[in-house]
Amino acid sequence: MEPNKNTTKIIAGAAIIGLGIAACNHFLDDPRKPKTTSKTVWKNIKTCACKGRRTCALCINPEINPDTVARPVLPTIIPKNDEEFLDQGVQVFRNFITTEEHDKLVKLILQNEKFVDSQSGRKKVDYGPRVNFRQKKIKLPPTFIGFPSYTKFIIDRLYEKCNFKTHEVLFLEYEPERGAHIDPHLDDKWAWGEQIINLNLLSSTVLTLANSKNEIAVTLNCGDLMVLTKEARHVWTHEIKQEHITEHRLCITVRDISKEVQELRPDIVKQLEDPTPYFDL
Ligand SMILES: O=C(O)CCC(=O)C(=O)O
Ligand SMILES: [Fe+2]
Ligand SMILES: [Zn+2]
Repeated sequence: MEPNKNTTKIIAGAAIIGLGIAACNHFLDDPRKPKTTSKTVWKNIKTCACKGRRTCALCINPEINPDTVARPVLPTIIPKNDEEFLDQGVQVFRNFITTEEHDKLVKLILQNEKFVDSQSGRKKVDYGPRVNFRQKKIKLPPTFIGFPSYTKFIIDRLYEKCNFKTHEVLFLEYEPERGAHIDPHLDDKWAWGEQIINLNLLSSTVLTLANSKNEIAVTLNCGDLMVLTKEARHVWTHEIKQEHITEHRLCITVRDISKEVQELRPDIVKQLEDPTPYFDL
């Protein structure tokens, strides 16, 4: 079929914009970059998914888009053992999955998941409810058909070991080249439950917790699982600093829906639990 005039215009337009974006990207470190680039122009030529104060290697710019996320400078504690902050809700399950399970899992994720750009240089694939945190709204997207069946062994183990019912499986990908990291944050308290779970994959990293006095740096190796509850869930922030992504890393964040939201939307809970839905690749 002959492309009509409009299609041709759209393609030509897209090509020009594409060239513009490519050119602008080369400009990022270029001393010839016009000094007049305004914040609005900057927003339009940006090719990453960062919003607000978030930055990644593609969009950070000392003049127009500096990193302004406030991080208090606090003395760092390296826990003497994994039980040191247990009372405050820091639980680490070393080798939650075996090396064989880990390697197979990583292969399946990298082969099958279609990651999309996320904030701060991360990439993500999210299975489960979509939450509008500001409007306090939650829904299951029409495209949701379940969790990938290769994650069933993790979901079953979380139920056996932690009595945890999984409602969300979020894959995160961190690459050092993209300056990937996650800024200090608390996972949303309205939407998500009392235990926040992260399974560390593909390379070691440091998860940094912060309370008002200290940073607590927890080293996580491949197959280690971190559970944040109590103060570590509700008061202390957690982050993965950019300097702690030195190699390609994957993480699976697993969450359940908070009691309040479960009462509000029993229909969603039923769809996620009765029975847990899976799809085969
Ligand atoms: O990558 C991690 O280990 C942390 C991820 C995280 O904090 C989150 O998904 O909310
Ligand atoms: Fe988090
Ligand atoms: Zn960015």
